[in-house]
Amino acid sequence: MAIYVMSDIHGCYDEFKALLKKINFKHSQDQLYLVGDLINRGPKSLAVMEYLMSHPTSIFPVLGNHDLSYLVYAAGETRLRKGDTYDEVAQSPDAKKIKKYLKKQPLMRYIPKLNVAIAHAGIPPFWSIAQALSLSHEIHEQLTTDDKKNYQHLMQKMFGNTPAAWDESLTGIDRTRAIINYFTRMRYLNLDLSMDFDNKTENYDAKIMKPWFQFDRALHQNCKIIYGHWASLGIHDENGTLCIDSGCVWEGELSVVQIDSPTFKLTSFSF
Ligand SMILES: [Mn+2]
Repeated sequence: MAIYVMSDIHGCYDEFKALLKKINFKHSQDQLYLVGDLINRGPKSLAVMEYLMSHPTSIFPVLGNHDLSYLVYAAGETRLRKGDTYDEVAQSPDAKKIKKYLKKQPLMRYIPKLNVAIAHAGIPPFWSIAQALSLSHEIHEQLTTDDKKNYQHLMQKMFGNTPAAWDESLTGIDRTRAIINYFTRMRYLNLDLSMDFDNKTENYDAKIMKPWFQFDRALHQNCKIIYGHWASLGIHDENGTLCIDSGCVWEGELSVVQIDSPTFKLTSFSF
């Protein structure tokens, strides 16, 4: 048995299948975790979703910002942005099933026996792993609610850049948005630990901000965090955290790391 974490697939179904073949992945005995951004931008989002849904006992995704954005779109709450390829999924006969599947996925997963956590953008330094799991669960409850009015409200208000900072006393949609943004959109944190939403490059003024993983992570108690989202950063191992987004959909590679191997063996693929 082997346990893997794979980077942002973004609808790159052919690369996804080729990479599984390259590592000789066996659904009967291996486990595959996904860092999110399963769909959008790439050519075959529907095929990716069909494949994930047909392997519920071996594939375990977390949600990325593009997956959440799809849910918002499927709820009729946003117009397509340039480059979005959601219609293939939204107009498929399985659209309802796909929506149900995505809503059930968490923002974070934790594997106790390996002390490894997985979240799309990472986990901010001021949440313990236990607290982060509990916050992920708060959002899970909201996404899986039977209350249609509350769900629609969440879809209407999910995205936005405020509040930019976490505060334990946040409530309602502000709290929800802050949790979702830290888990799925974070890159740089300002020195006051608020999120910077603009800088996607590798250049920054250290007097103002730092990448989230450079802050003191004592609260995480040596938990290894594996994340994606930051394609321009690429494969990046620093301070007990590992970015595996090697930008498959941006003409880069799709990557997978075996987390139950002592060396965290990395395998990548591109055509
Ligand atoms: Mn992303």
